[in-house]
Amino acid sequence: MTGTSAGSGKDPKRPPHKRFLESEIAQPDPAEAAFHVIPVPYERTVSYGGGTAGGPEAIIAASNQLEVFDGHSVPAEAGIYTYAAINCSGSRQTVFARISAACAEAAGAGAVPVVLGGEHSISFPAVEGVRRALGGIPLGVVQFDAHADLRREYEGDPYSHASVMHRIVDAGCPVVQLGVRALSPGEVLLRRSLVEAHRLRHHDAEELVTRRVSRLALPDWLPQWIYITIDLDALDPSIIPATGTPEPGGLEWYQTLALLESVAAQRRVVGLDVVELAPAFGLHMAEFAAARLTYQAIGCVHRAGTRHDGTPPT
Ligand SMILES: [Mn+2]
Repeated sequence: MTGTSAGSGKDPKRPPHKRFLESEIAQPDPAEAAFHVIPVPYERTVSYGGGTAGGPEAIIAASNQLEVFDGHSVPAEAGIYTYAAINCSGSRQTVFARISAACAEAAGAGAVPVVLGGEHSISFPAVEGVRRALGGIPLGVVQFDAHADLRREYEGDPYSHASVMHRIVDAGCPVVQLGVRALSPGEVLLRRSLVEAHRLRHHDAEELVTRRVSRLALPDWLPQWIYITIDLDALDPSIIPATGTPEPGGLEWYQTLALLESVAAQRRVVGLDVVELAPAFGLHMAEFAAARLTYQAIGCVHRAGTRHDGTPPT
């Protein structure tokens, strides 16, 4: 790690960091990097607290305080290549197309795209891009989130952050939800029918936290290739207080890491995102925790094996 300055208060004397872990690793040749970090400072459909547009830059800044040893291995050795931030101006369709294209480029190169948000709605084009690059294969999604995000639309917008999982399920991707603890009555009903149809399973926060669940068996019907979306509000706000919509009673730190390790060990992870960090002055612990979680998630995927290693799909 380098330096002592931290937090969302930017150091005016230094240009902002542009790359994940740039203090520790050189920008590799993208063809040799198993992970491609894609910053997406997109924020359109905020429902409560704002600020997620600043998420990617804050995570990248905080990543420069990380140790490269994550407690288990040195995931940076797999190669982490950081893209320039996606241009998030223009229409939603235009921005979503850019997100899909970047994720398709990364996945098409055999790398695991690691998308940094930004609001949660970006997971839909990210999943679409990954799936397209992999030839439209069945793709499951494992979602860490305080919210189900299954509304058909929210405030008239079907592409809102509160509807992102509805779009993903509708696109044919089965979903496993972990850590949910805030739902609308309509979402409760929809979940019931999706559970019966083997298109969704959920292990909600109350179950996971009160029973201290840290590993679980993914359902047989979940495809072998998966995308993991981490809405940071899945974690308890005592760990990550700076999100758009914090909810009490969230997942614990080591529990989240163990769940990630458990999920990654059971499937081939072909894409990943970390979304909804809303940097707030004085809460740089949240930014560091988000960077650390991003790196730990990279580590879990790396230890389980990526396509980049030449491991054949199962
Ligand atoms: Mn969410």
